[in-house]
Amino acid sequence: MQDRSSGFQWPAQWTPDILATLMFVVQGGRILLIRKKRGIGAGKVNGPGGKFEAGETALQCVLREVREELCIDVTDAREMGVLNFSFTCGTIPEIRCHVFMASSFKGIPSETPEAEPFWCPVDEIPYELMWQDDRFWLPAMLDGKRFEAFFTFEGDRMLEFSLETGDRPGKEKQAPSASPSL
Ligand code: 8OG
Repeated sequence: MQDRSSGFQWPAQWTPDILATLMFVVQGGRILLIRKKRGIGAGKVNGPGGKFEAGETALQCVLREVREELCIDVTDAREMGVLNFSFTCGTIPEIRCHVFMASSFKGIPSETPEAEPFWCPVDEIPYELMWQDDRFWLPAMLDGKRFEAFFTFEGDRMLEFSLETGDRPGKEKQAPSASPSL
């Protein structure tokens, strides 16, 4: 287990207002990203994903969101980590986000009213067009590490963070889409 942080202590009493998901499909050295057209983070590059609907599990949510945003069905989703976001502005809700990876899917990634998909080499990810926190945890996840991270934001600006990464899942006995073990 490794810790990385800006020296900040996440408040023990924190609870999220909403639960959300993200999916990163990686195939042949490329990652499937989107230009997000609406919702929280519109205009940024991200993975597909979104908020839970009533009664959904994280896996059900991410599969639905990817289908709605890109018209594809991911077939080997595995949960890699959890991101917790707190916003000082009070207008964006407190968010807990379950992050998944996959390498297989059915269908052709297609543009929808929510997202414009594009493939990007994994060593050319445009972090400057993404949420500021992504550069801290996305490389670890692409390296196969499990993680949990906490971030505070003022609007678009990241203020503080704390990041824990775990072992490579290949060393653990993990069922696909099981909760991350840190
Ligand atoms: O339903 P909607 O698309 O508005 O949900 C918000 C999405 O944005 C959800 O998939 C979680 C994601 N998201 C944040 N903050 C961050 C962040 O800092 N980095 C990344 N990569 N995604 C984020 O809400």
